[in-house]
Amino acid sequence: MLKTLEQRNFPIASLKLLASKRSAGKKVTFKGKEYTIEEATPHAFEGVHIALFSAGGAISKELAPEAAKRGAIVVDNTSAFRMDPDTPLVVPEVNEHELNNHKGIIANPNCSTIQMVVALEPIRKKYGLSKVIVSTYQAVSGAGAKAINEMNEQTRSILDGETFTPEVLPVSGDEKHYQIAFNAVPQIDKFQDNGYTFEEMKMINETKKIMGMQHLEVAATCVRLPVETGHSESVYIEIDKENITVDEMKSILSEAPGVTLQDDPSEQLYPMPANCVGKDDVFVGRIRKDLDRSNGFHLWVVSDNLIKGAALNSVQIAESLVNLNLLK
Ligand code: 2RA
Repeated sequence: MLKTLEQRNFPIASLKLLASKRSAGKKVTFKGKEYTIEEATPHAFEGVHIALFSAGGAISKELAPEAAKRGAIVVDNTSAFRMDPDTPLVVPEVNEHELNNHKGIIANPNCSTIQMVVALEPIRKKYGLSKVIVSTYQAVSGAGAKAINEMNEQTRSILDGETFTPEVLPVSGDEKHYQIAFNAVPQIDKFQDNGYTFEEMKMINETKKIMGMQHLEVAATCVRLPVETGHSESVYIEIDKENITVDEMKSILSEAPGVTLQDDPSEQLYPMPANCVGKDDVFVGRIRKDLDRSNGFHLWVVSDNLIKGAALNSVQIAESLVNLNLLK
């Protein structure tokens, strides 16, 4: 987030860096100036205009209302408030107007949801949308630094013929752990009573909320791959119009905000995580018409899950708050 704030030259008059007691006292450099991390307490939010939170759901539940009570607008990067009816869930390219209804807390959606809705919104606007079926190919950085280390160590162990015990993935808090190196794991987050994982339910519920379409049919299967960063998604959609061509679809996406079209089978051009890491946009390619349904299309959507999926979207929300004059 700090890197993104710095790169985008966000208008900061003063900056406070807050973390747990354990990190308090550590130094961090921002725009060439050294800052000392302070302990995050309710009182620390006094006088703050915008508070960017990313310290886990439990901390957000405890401190975001305290910050909001003291006049700050919280942009929360956890799942704590995403489905709260009083909390706007915002992707600026899709529903920036929802910021006008905030009550002190704004939720930043789940990474895999963000990149999908950025690609779907321009299509919905032009042709309508009735159904979405997504299968994800998600990077381990979505599960945190420990998961990246686990993948790297397992890869080395396997190549060196050594044994190892998986301890982190698929979910650090679940009972069983599985190998991620040279594997594909169809579990991201814990299973819910309906057989879907929490990640899959996030994609389903958050998509409907962000797009303001409770009636939209959405199904998701979320899979973790041994890719460090960059989530990929195979997305099948049905639109409200028949007989739209692939070229028409490409033309809409080539002009859409936050989207880069990379689609030329004759040149073997399509998005891949390795080419999208470090970039701001959502990359879309492999656009095909369904062979059976005249209103069906298939898309391949890739984005850096740590940038547009997290830090950048939070900072864009903060930028929109400034541009819409919503700060107190
Ligand atoms: C993941 N979407 O990739 C999650 C991170 N919030 O695990």
